[in-house]
Amino acid sequence: MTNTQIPIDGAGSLSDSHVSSGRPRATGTKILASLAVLALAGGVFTVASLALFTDQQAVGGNAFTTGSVDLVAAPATAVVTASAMAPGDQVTAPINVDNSGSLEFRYSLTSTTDEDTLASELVLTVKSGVATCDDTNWQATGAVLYSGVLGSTGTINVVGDPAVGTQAGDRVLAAAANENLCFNVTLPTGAPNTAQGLTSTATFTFDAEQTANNP
Ligand SMILES: [Ca+2]
Repeated sequence: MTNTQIPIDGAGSLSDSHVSSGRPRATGTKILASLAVLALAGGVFTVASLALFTDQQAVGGNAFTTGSVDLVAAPATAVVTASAMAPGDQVTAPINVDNSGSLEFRYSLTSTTDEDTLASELVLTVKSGVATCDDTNWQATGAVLYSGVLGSTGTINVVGDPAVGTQAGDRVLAAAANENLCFNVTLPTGAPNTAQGLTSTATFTFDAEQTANNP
């Protein structure tokens, strides 16, 4: 049978099925091929995702500690005391100022007394770098940091200034460093009679503050 013998009208289904018989086969083949490719590709992708090389590195131990500001003055009380003083008498003794913290600090010294009359007659001198801090030798060496009244009820700055930041006279001590300050208190020979029979007690206060980030 040839194509010319097949009616192309009427039932038509035969010629349609015949003429088009090759296309479904080709299309089916392509579909199968495509599915095979997809399956293969899917398989490849699955295998690839399981075989990815990866790595991870943890960086631990990120610890932080804070430093400390710790000023220790020794002796902590009664560094200079005198009783029944007469004009011309003096008392001399050192205070050790120690930086016991882990941060460098600057410090100041103030003096507060419980009265003002005798405190204004007594002369306090504070020196650094004194080789021998006693009544006999305190004047021979070192530098005078302060010389003036013993103090006042309103508190006076003796060395530096306790206000935050750097002021004239503030002294810097590195961590673990220390220095001696020599204190001398004298009742001058010219003290007036109104200074008799009085008692004055002074409190010396050291204030320390970090120097880091604190100009
Ligand atoms: Ca200061």
